[in-house]
Amino acid sequence: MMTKLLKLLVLMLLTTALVQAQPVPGDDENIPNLITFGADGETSWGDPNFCQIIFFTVPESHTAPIYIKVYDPDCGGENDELQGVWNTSTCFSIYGGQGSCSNEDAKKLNLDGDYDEGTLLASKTFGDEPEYDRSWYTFGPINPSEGEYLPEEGGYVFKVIVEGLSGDDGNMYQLFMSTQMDELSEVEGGYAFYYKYTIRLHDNPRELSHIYPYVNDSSIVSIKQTNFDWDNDGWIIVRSVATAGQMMKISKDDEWISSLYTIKPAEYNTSLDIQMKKHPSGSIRNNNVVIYFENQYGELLKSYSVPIGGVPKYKGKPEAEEL
Ligand SMILES: [Ca+2]
Ligand SMILES: [Ca+2]
Ligand SMILES: [Ca+2]
Ligand SMILES: [Ca+2]
Repeated sequence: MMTKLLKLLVLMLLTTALVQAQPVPGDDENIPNLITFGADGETSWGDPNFCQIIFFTVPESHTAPIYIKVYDPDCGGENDELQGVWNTSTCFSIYGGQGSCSNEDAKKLNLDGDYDEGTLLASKTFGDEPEYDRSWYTFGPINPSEGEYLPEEGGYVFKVIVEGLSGDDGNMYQLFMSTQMDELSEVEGGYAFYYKYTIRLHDNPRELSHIYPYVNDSSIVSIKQTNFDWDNDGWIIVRSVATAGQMMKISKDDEWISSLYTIKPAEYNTSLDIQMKKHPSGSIRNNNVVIYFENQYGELLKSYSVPIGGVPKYKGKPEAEEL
């Protein structure tokens, strides 16, 4: 009896690990939802430019078709933020081909220039549609070779642009790259990354959320984090292999704020663990925020929905390691 139960538990754990490996937001991030407001929304609600861009990489070794799935793509019913009446249209578009992901404009903060360069592979606009409320919409099948081949990413990269076309409500959603049309089944070795995140924080102050920017280059001496509309909700704390915990500045309502963090040599080629700890009063609800990271050259850092190298663990003072 016990053995049977144990086997079932192990199987459940394995399945969970497989199924949960490729969502955006990722499991380790513990962020409830991405959010994009309609273009008529107020910036003080937490989304200053009504657009979100997320990238998915399919490793070269994976040649079977992939699917990009969106949870709750509609803006209405559950899992969305109502302002007045539901009147918001949100467009989800998948791009591949040359320039789609390598174009510098796609890595910038604002919708300027050629951020939408590339071949439009699929696109769908959603309004208040009960059919898609709390359920998945699936783009695909998509042939991996339709992505942009980027050797530095180890394969083919796709760009997902989510734009709030009109209306003023907040559309919350999650993304997932899958090998199956009707299942959440991870692409082995695949991953998602982004340069800027517009997200909904938990209401429960006991939940700790994370973002994992990757320090990819030994020429990085410092990073500047910038956040928007944090509503003074708690703390943003950096943890890493070399830092036990250091505060970053947080913004107030409808405000941008930045602060610098000095990179230590031990942090090269590791992920930082940016912890977002809410104010313990729990009085700040429905908090939508934006966050991004730049190096000292003003280039945006990539963050990965599954941290590269795993969640970084503080290893004590770097000098202590040399003793
Ligand atoms: Ca509305
Ligand atoms: Ca919904
Ligand atoms: Ca939604
Ligand atoms: Ca906010």
